[in-house]
Amino acid sequence: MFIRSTLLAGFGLVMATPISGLCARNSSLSTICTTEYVQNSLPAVGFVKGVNLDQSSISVNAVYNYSVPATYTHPGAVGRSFCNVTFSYSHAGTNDKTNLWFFLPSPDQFQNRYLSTGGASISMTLGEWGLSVGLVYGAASGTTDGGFGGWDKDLSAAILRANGVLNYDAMAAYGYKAIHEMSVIGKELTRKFYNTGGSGLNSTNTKIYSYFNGCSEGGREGLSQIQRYGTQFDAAAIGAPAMREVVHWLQGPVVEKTVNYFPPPCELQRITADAVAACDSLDGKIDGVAARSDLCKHFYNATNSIGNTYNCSAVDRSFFQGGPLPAVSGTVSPAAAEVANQIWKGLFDSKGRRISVNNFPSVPLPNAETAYNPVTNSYVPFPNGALLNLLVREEYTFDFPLEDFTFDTMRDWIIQGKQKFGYPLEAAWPDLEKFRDNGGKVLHWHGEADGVIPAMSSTIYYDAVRKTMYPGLGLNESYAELKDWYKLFLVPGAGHCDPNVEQPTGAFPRDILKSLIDWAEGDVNPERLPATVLSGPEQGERQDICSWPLRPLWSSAGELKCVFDEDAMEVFVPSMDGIPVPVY
Ligand SMILES: *[C@@H]1O[C@H](CO)[C@@H](O)[C@H](O)[C@H]1NC(C)=O
Ligand SMILES: *[C@@H]1O[C@H](CO)[C@@H](O)[C@H](O)[C@H]1NC(C)=O
Ligand SMILES: *[C@@H]1O[C@H](CO)[C@@H](O)[C@H](O)[C@H]1NC(C)=O
Ligand SMILES: *[C@@H]1O[C@H](CO)[C@@H](O)[C@H](O)[C@H]1NC(C)=O
Ligand SMILES: *[C@@H]1O[C@H](CO)[C@@H](O)[C@H](O)[C@H]1NC(C)=O
Ligand SMILES: *[C@@H]1O[C@H](CO)[C@@H](O)[C@H](O)[C@H]1NC(C)=O
Ligand SMILES: *[C@@H]1O[C@H](CO)[C@@H](O)[C@H](O)[C@H]1NC(C)=O
Ligand SMILES: [Ca+2]
Repeated sequence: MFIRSTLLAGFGLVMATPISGLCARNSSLSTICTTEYVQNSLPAVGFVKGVNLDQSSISVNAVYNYSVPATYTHPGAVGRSFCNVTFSYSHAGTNDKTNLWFFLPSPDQFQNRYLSTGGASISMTLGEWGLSVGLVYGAASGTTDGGFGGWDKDLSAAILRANGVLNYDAMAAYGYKAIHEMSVIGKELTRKFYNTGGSGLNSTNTKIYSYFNGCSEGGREGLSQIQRYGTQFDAAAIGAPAMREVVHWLQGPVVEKTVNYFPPPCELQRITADAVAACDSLDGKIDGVAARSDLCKHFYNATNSIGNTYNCSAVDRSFFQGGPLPAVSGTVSPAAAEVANQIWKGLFDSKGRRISVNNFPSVPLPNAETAYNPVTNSYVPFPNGALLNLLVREEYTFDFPLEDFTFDTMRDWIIQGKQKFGYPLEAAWPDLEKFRDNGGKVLHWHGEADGVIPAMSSTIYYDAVRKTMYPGLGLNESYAELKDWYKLFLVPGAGHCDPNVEQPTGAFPRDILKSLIDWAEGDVNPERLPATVLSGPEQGERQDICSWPLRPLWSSAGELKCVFDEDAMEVFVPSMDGIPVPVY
């Protein structure tokens, strides 16, 4: 094997050195970050059935002294060097093209890890920003564009061949195939790039730990993999997964139509703030965080907000967020209180059967936010229906027929969604036996004040896994077994994949991947998830997070206990008696 190194770092000399049986771990980045070396590191033809890698599409450049910006969920890093690699592949019998993108740390920074990264919304990728997370942990990391036409494209660019004609290949790619193919290719590329495979000359025969990290759509992608490919990852960090249809996003507008009142967003925000203040102490500690939204559900009635003032300055929202809002002030009306109470009560059809998840007082209500019509000087419904239109109505339109829309229509759409797209889009398969038997670990987290995807969505799935995998065991025994390898943490006061502006003094898990890696590689099963208070008088203090179903409760001495509360189980795992098949 002859590998030509190109630019020798620092000297600008072009060398043509034949290196035979290169031991990548002892090589410098400049030696191995070349097109030829990467070509030779690609999986062999036929490695993934039906996938044809395009050798000529490879683009490679070495990057030195790169800084990874810190985010809420990881600490960032400086001085990273890596090989930046892109290439594409097509599926046999098609003209499609899927782009893959990998960051491969320089050999001295590589820590025998591979990381698949997930997307957000209906995109499969967070681009360079998402990829760079792997550099913090010495992991080769990968991302895919899903085959939707490039790094700036999402599913909407590919899902319709024409209005009314869905592209099921694109849907399956999005559902699970694209992440799977990227992961299989990425793991093999990593083994060959660092020559750790165990068969090559001078290979180090080292185990490469493989991970997944994603939140929201990314969380769904991770679940889609561990449910289908039990041996693909050693461990997965799953945040607030969008694992089922999102018809519940229409609850707010339909409730508002029923009450016949479309409140300014500011008015609902006041009600949420009142609920947070009223429920703060229910967890035993007054700190600006309503850590027990389950208790708040029983405690706070929005009629208590009637007459309270609201006052917001103008908000410059984008068209997709409903457009700009003017400055507004007023007092909370009985109709707005009724809207909030109905949303908190739950989502039921006209026969009184529960059909979907919902949120509790103290959790913001983004999906109930209206738009402002400057012509009529009034607030109008703003249903977040674009995605649902694409899937259920099979057309690209922002019009939404709220006039004909009821809770029963929502039930129809939920059922249609399951029938038409349960495969491949849902990621709620409750049996993870193969993943568990392979030693897999899951660290699943969800903001308890997530207004976009209610935390209840995750508690329902977690309980379904428990019941499916340990049918013969009692509640406590089955949770004990499950927690050996799969933990769910509800982060008090936190929002959707991020902290929450409404409860900024909450603690947030600042290094989720470290917790996951410590578990997978060091066998440190996190009894509580390490988290740090973000602001307020306790800023910087450790305040770790209880694992579900245990609930936080502060003692009068100021000690955080994690307690079992049967009522919280009922609140967070309600029976979906309005859906005629099990909801996992
Ligand atoms: C493997 O490593 C040994 C020790 O460094 C070296 O002598 C040998 O040439 C290497 N083999 C190949 C094929 O590079
Ligand atoms: C790689 O380098 C280390 C020290 O830096 C040395 O101990 C080891 O033998 C080298 N391995 C090969 C295969 O050259
Ligand atoms: C690396 O980048 C940092 C800033 O991020 C800079 O201060 C430092 O001088 C750089 N080092 C080298 C060797 O370029
Ligand atoms: C990585 O490669 C892509 C595609 O060639 C390029 O667009 C991007 O700017 C590169 N990133 C860095 C950090 O070099
Ligand atoms: C809230 O309070 C009103 C007025 O006291 C009452 O009619 C209503 O039933 C209460 N709602 C809930 C959900 O407790
Ligand atoms: C709303 O707040 C602004 C800025 O804080 C203040 O100037 C204004 O007087 C308030 N309006 C009402 C009606 O309270
Ligand atoms: C389960 O454990 C909790 C304490 O962790 C206890 O209060 C409860 O009674 C137990 N339930 C059963 C059915 O054993
Ligand atoms: Ca509190």
